[in-house]
Amino acid sequence: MALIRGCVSRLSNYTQKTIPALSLVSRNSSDAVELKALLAEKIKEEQKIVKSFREQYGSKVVGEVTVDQVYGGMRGIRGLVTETSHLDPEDGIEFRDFTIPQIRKLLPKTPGGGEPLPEGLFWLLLTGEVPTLEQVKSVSKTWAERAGLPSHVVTMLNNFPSHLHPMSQFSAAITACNTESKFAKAYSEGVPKATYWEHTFEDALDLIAKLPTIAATIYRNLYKDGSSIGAIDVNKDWSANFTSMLGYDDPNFTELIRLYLTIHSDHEGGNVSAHSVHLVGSALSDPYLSFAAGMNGLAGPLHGLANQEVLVWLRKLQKDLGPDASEEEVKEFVWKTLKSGQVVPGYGHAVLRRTDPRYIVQRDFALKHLPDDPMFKLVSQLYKIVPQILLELGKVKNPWPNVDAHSGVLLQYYGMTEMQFYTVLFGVSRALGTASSLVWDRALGLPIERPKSMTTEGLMKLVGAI
Ligand code: CMX
Repeated sequence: MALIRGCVSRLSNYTQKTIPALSLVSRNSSDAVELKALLAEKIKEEQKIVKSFREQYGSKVVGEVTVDQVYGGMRGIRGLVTETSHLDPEDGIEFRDFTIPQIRKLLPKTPGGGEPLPEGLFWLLLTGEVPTLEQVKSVSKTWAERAGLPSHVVTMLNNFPSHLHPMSQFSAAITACNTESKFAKAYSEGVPKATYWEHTFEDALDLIAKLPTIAATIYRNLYKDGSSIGAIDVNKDWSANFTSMLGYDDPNFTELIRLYLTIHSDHEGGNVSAHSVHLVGSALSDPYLSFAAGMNGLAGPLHGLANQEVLVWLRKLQKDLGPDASEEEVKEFVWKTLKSGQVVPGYGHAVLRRTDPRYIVQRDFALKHLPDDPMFKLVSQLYKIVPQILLELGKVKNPWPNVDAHSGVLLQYYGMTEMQFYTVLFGVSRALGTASSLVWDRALGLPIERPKSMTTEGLMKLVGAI
């Protein structure tokens, strides 16, 4: 309570309208007081529920594991608790209990805006409750106030060679931000385990606040001659500040980024980025180190880098076949990709068995804002052609497009043609889900993760093969 009262008095003292984005010390005047108080309440309830559930059902069996699953990337094995979202193979992602069409309708928007504010999704992921616009605004303000980077991180970013991939720069800068970790400091001071979630929560807010600043600095350094990212406006939302730092002033691009940052945020706990964050966090590495680990996983071409790969592939298709390729020519191009041993980027999924709702919502956006864009038309043409070919291949379990098949097309329409940067945007969004989950991991006191691995010989003995 004392902590909350302290925050309130600091909030009322805050008067400054804009702050330099690269200030040395983050300002923490609003501190998301209401969000933290609500979360504390939810955590208390959930801790009781989980305790009593484990007492009664702790020894119940929840599934069995086959030898194929052990070799097959642990597909389908129930072995993780993630409270923030659930992925259904047919219906797609549910953030808490809400589908993408539902959150698009229910989450607060800017006045006159059509897309949800990702701050609202963060609130929902953390607490399970749909926030009001006022509550969302308090999160926007907190993030704007905490967006500053430590000077050593700015120096580091400004000195990276231009051929270092944006994702490597992103991950390295996040790692270096751990000088600011409140969790690491509190841990070293020996705070009680029951308070770990509070320090993780503070780091989660700081981390999310700083990511657009890091991303925009990388973008400006690589593609805009190192020009200044400008100032953060504490009265603007997270996405509006982000697009302004990137150097874009089209309100529709900001709307796109609001949608983009909302839908890429979370995809339950077993995907490479979310699982890496959870795994590293389980060693009580601080949230910066944990999230950087997730970003190194997101940078893989079978995961988040696929959004870059899709646009590289589409551009090659356009270059090779020209603007008005026939259906036959496109089919041949797809087969050529497959026969050369490559995957068709943006298609397939480890869990989904239908078109990704994140693809559908981006298609909706394109139909509204860029129906005549040639690249969008090509993407629509591929939607009709690729699934049938992947089915014919005979081994692909899900022939339908995933989130990455569409995102680059929208970005290039608004002038963001630097494909190597696309996964960084995915990464900024992924912090919403993974950081929320880290808070819950610590709140539920989840232990260090340590599944059992086997040798082939050990497995053979186990199943009686030798
Ligand atoms: N193109 C060609 N082959 C594909 C394919 C695709 N889009 N998707 C799956 N396959 C192949 C797999 O490579 C595998 O082949 P092998 O048995 O020869 O190794 C076979 O089909 C079976 O794979 P699966 O069980 O259907 O898919 P997985 O769960 O193993 O992999 C995924 C899922 C996403 C890695 C895969 O579909 C893929 O590589 N897609 C293209 C890359 C992509 O879009 N990734 C982004 C996913 C979303 C995200 O994380 O951002």
